[in-house]
Amino acid sequence: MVVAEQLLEGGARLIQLRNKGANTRELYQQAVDLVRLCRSRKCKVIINDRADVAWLARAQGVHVGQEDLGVKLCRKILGPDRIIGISTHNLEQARQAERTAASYVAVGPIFPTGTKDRPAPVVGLAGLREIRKVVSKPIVAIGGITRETAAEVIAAGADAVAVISDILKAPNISERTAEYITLLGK
Ligand code: 3NM
Repeated sequence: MVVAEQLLEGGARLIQLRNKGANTRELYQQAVDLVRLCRSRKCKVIINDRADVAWLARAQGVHVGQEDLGVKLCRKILGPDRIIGISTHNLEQARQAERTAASYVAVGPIFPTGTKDRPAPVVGLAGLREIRKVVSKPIVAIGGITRETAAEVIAAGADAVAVISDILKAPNISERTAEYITLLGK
């Protein structure tokens, strides 16, 4: 929660809880704690992979990958109003995601990333531009994005960027978060 507090201090308004190493109970407890922390700061919480945990912890939404519960099943758990995001890694997956009841489509990795185990092939800015043509839902770009590249990622068609290492490895996480908010003008 120390990191979350720093993100909030920097002005984050949406945080995804991603903890691949946690068991279900640990993830649930972290989700409850994070939702509680974020509520008073008007920051939304998205739980990675697990719609059941998102629902039970009263998070604002879930983010699922290609091998998690599909969007339709997540909607059954979360209802019509919560946020559901889906990861896509190529044009075909993005086309399919566009036809679901997802709230947004994540596209990645835009650039090489050291954060994810076995990442899909890099999509690149050119790939993102192609995907933008077939996706009308909001696009969240992810993978290797830094403050040096965030603006060109937005220019290539993303509505938002999701960033892990360039924020979490910063010497001052709240300052770095604030830098992104200023940079993206949001
Ligand atoms: N998903 P960083 S890339 C969690 O391609 C994740 O779907 C990806 O971390 C995808 O900002 C990625 O440190 C890692 O590169 C993003």
